[in-house]
Parts: sequence; C-alpha cells; structure tokens
Amino acid sequence: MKKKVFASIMAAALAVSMLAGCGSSSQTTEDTGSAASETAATDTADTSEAADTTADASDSSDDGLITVGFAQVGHESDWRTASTNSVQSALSEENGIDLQFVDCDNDSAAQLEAVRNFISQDVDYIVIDPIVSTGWDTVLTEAEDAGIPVIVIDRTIDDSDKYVSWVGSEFTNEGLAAGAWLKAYAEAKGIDELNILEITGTTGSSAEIGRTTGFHKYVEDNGWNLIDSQTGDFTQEGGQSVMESYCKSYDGQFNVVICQNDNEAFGAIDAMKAAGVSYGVGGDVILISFDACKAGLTDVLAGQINADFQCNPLQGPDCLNIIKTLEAGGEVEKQTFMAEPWYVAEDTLPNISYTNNAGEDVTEDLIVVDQAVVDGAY
Ligand code: GZL
Repeated sequence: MKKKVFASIMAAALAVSMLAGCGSSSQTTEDTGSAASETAATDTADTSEAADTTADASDSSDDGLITVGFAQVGHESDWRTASTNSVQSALSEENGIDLQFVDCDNDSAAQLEAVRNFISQDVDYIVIDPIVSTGWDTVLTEAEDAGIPVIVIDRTIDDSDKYVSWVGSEFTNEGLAAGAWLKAYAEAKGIDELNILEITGTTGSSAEIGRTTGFHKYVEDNGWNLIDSQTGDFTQEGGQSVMESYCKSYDGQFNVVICQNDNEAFGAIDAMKAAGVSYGVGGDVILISFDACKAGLTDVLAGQINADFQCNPLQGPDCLNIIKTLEAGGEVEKQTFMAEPWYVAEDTLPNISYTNNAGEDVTEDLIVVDQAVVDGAY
C-alpha cells in the first residue's frame, strides 16, 4: 500500500477517534451461541468529513490479491485453533487475499521477527495476535514508516497505538463476570468459605492480565482466600502439572479451582481425577474456566465444569471487513469488542449483576448448557 494511502488512513483514524472521543469502539454482533458463525458485522465508523479518505487501491500482488501477513500466537489451545481457522477461512484467495501465515509458537522474539519479515516483504497489511501486550512500539513504528497498516486481533497491544484497528475481548470483564458468578453461586449454595486455587494463562498476555485483574477484584472485595496462583501457559499440560502440584501441596484445603482457559481446565480435571478429588456439580471443588470452546462446553454439559466464560475467537470476518473497508477508502473503528455469553452447568442463577470495566452496572444472562449449545459451539 502506498505511503499516501496509509497516511490518509491514519489521518482518518485519528480524525474519527478525535470526533468520537478516544477509544471509540463498537461491538461485533457475531453470534457464536449458535452454529459457529463467520458472518460478523463489524461496525465501521461513518466516513468522516474531516479527513481525506480518498485512497488508491493498494499495490497488491501481481495476481491482483491483497497480501496480508498474519503473525499468530501459536497453537497452544482449542481456542487458538478456532482463531487460526477463522482467519484463514476469511482471508482466503476467493476473498481476494494472499495470506502469509506464521505460527509464532508462543515465542515473542519469533513473533517480532515474523512482523519484520512481513515489512521487508512489503505486504499490504499485517495482522497480529500479540503473545504479550508490551514491546511493540518499535516494530509498529517500522511498519508505519513502511506504509503498512497493522490490524490487531484478540489480545491487546498496550504500549503503542500505531495500528489501525483492534478486534477482541474485554478480558477484565471476563474476570469480573467469573467473580460475580462465584459470589452469587456460593451464596445460593450456602457456601460460606471460598478457598481458591488459580491457574493463570500466559504471563503478560492481555488475556491473563485482564482475567486476573477482574477476578482478583472479587477476591479482595470479598476477602476470599486465594491459596495459590501459578501459570499454566494456556496449555493442557500446564494445567495438569500445576494441578498435580496443588493436589499434593493443598490436599483437602481448597474448594474452588479457576483456570484461565479450557485446556488448562482439561489438565486440572485429569490431575484431580488421578488424586481422587471430586469437582464440578455435586463435587467438593467448584471448577471455573474461560473460552467456552466445544470441548469445554461438553464438560460443562457433563457437570465437570461449573461455569465457562466465553472468549470469542472468530475474528476472521472482522479482519476481512476491516481490510475491505480500508481498501474502499473508508474508516474503521479503532476498537471493536466481540459479543460473548457466559455458560453454566446448572440453572441455579438466571443471571449475574456486576460493575463492568467501563464502570457500568450490568446484568447479564447465564446460559445453561444443553446439547444444542455444544453443537453450536466453535
Ligand atoms: C484469549 C486468547 C487466549 C485464550 C486461550 O483471547 O488469547 O489464548 O483464552 C488462548 O485459550 O491460548
């Protein structure tokens, strides 16, 4: 893409965010409660009069395709597989895209190198799902100097705003919702004391930071006993090894386990089963998870996981929408949040109420998992 075009896009994005107040955002109405839907409707801001949005078509590859470099976190979880599949099916040749995909295997240095390679290849766009949220400004400045727009999906970049758009989840709200559910569920079940073990995700990722921040607000506000917190790196192996050590160190001392993704929960289940610890509905230990992938919701339906807070991985259509909008000279939102439901194993509570990360008092329905929910999951 020519520098002139990129400068127009950045000027337009700046104009939109100044007009709409910084951090202007919208919500993707993508439905993942039913069959995995790839039809996202990412709102795009109205064309602002204040900015010159005329743009030439990008200097796409010889075959007329728009070249996109995608630096993906890795392949650590079911969630990640769904994310990769969503982007690859949306940024396809039939949709006019030549996608250069790099699996960065949870290695931040490899991810920065992949982005620099995309810059040297002079792709038209770069898409990044950042393994960790800092260390990005230098390479994003290089992309900006090269006139290559950057789109960020899923996790956030917190030390630079040199990207044209971000689509992902409000991770702190996921953690707050988990805390609000646990508080209401324990009250409904007459459980007075909560002794909690936590298995966190990849340290320094915005998903881990947000879920931890949100849930720990409830720990502190309610005086819950957080016995220990260790990272499982969002993997099943990580969840299992941490839970194995927990079962040895804290035998009989805990009645809640919170895992920051389903794959860690699968590992924790294997470890608790081997240690003879009962969990889930009717068990001694309440098990909470995040992601709500198909396998996770299968465990909720079986009563093995008590509550699963969805994180929506299907940002592929939003990516395509953003690229097509920019190619047409339009403006896009700087920030778009995915719609995400909360799933439970029992109908103990119809909903949860809490103050979200934007300071709004919200009441959100809880969905009791049945086979139809599992069939429609990603
Ligand atoms: C969250 C995403 C996380 C998932 C994990 O948006 O980045 O990374 O919760 C995945 O399953 O590994």
